[in-house]
Amino acid sequence: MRRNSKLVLGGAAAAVLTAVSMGAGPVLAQNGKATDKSVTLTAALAELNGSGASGTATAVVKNQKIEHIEVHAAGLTPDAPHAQHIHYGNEALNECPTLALDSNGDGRLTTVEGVPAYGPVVVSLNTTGDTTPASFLDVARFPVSQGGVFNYSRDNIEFTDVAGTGYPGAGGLGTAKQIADSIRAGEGVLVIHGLDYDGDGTYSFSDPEGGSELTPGLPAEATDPAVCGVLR
Ligand SMILES: [Cu+2]
Repeated sequence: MRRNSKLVLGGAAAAVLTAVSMGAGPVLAQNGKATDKSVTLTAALAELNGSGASGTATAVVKNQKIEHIEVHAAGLTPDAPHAQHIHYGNEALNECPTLALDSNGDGRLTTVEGVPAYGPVVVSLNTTGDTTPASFLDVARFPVSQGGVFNYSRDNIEFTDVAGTGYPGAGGLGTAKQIADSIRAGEGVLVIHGLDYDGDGTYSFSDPEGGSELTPGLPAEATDPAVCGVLR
């Protein structure tokens, strides 16, 4: 549109238009978040499942890329790996879950039970390598809390197309742009997983929670959500 206007108007009028468009800043969506360019999102991370953990997260997102993200958390299961993700679903509530979603009434929220609130994984916030949902439980590449604390940061994470995110069409595929636009609009939810319900110092299959609903290879304690916050 702008290019066409310049062609028609030419000369001085084009210079004015250029000056105006350069100064106009990002386009704002209805909720006031920028729909383009760079936005800084923050999340206050609150405990789930009585974990006692808390933290903060900050993400700078430009177009389809997370230029920088950091997560600071404390009160986590000490010296244990903690899977962490950005969750998002086109049909999710885009909120942190409450026990109202405890569908089997056992008093704890599993990762799957929380999906109606926060949606599926769209980014794996690990320390090295692939950051797509394919890495969502590659525990060896997630941060390990030191005495219950971790300070995580990573740069230049690209959003990718993700199936199962609830968009119309085959497989509910969301494009990288659709997902990034929604995250920038404040609909992404950051979740850190892993908590030691019984305080025995380890994630264990022999604890009452047993195995994870997500994978037979991990105890439920390793995958249940421990803290959650909406990136706004
Ligand atoms: Cu997660």
